[in-house]
Amino acid sequence: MSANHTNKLERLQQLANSISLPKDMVLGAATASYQIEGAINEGGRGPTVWDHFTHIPGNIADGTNGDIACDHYHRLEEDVALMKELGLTAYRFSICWSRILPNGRGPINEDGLAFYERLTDLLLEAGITPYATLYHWDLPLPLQEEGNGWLRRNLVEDYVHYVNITTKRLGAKIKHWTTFNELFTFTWWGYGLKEDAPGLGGGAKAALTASHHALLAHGKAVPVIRKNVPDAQIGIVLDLNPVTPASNAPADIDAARRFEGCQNRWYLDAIFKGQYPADMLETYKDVLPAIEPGDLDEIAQPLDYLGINIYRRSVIEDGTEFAPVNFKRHLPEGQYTQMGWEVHPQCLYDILQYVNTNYSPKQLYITENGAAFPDTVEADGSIQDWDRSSYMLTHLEQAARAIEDGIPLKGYFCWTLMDNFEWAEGYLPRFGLIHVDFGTQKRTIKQSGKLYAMVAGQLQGKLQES
Ligand code: PSG
Repeated sequence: MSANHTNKLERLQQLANSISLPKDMVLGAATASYQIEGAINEGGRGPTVWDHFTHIPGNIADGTNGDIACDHYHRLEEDVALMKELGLTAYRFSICWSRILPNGRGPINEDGLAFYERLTDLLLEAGITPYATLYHWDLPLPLQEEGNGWLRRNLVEDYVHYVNITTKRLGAKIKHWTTFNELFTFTWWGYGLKEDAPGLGGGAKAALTASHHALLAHGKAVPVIRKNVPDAQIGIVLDLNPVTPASNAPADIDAARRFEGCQNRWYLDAIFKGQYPADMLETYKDVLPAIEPGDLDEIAQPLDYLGINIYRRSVIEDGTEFAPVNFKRHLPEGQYTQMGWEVHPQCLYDILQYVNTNYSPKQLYITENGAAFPDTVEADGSIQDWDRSSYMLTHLEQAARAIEDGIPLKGYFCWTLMDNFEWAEGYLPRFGLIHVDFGTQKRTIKQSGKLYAMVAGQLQGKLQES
């Protein structure tokens, strides 16, 4: 390494050493089934909306799909060993519904349950706590074809059935359960627009209908998990953004309110207050889904934690990008990731402060935070991912600051364990702490992974001292 690089690395190592987290802080990494598993036709797995969507030409930026992805399905031992090397104390993964119920309902596929049980056993042997997400977007295809998936109210019953089977079987070993990952993303991008599966493009009405049914499914699943796993910690994961208006102009301030209502408050108010926000009911008045009496009471189940996926802030101005919310994203000067997302570490602190102040969840987790940057494999095989390293450490600093300020943040999960299939962007953006060569499936821990291991190592040290 050049002298310049050595200095840069020393500064990052100092930063890693200066981050002071409580010794019981959970430090993990996150993934999702479709993004890493591959083996889409093995072990009795049925087809999902993402299998279908990726095979339609034009849907994925680089024309790829998750057929093989990281081949994680065949590499559990190797991948859990890497997690151990990173010093992770927790691993957040998702369960693919169609591995458990290949048709979405009906016959149970024992091989699917056995696969996740084997992963869980390997994690527990390695001292890594499993955090399972029951739905990270890979809906069984037959359930999509029946009434357009989440547009059909009775999909709620199918989801609850799947959750019952899964938590009954795996609940003895997995105690941390998340009902859904990111309601906003899959309902707006998949049902409102055509960017993600199922690519319905039904506008706000479809997005809100899918959202309402998914919220209801969440609410009905929580008591089922409680019954099956009495000592469970149960939560949901939302993708939230701190929102600021681009200027003091009343039109921008109002656009920021609407955007914040659309992405944040619509879900938070339903889950924590048992009501949809009054101003958004007005904004959406022509596109509201059918809401039945009692639905919101059922949605607002007491939860043990809220998980937040946070990547950036949103600076919003008035505009006509998407009716009826009508806003435009303003892009301030600064550093941007491969996804075109602004780097603004304080977003992590700000969103925790916002949620804690307005909704006071019992416990909070950052369930995803990370950055895509292009990586170069050096002649010696190493990957010096400076931008990702600095993104991760500066955001962890903000997590430490939130805890010092008394916010009940219990854990941080880096997105993501290893480079993987980034949905509509294919394999182009790399988010991993571990580099994956998709030709050979060779895994290499990046510099960011080594720095993360330093932070984790300090926690282990603290635990041993006490
Ligand atoms: C996350 C953040 C934004 C959009 C989509 C996501 N944003 O700031 O505009 S999706 C989320 C997802 C995971 C993805 C990861 C990175 O849960 O599966 O791979 O973030 O996009």
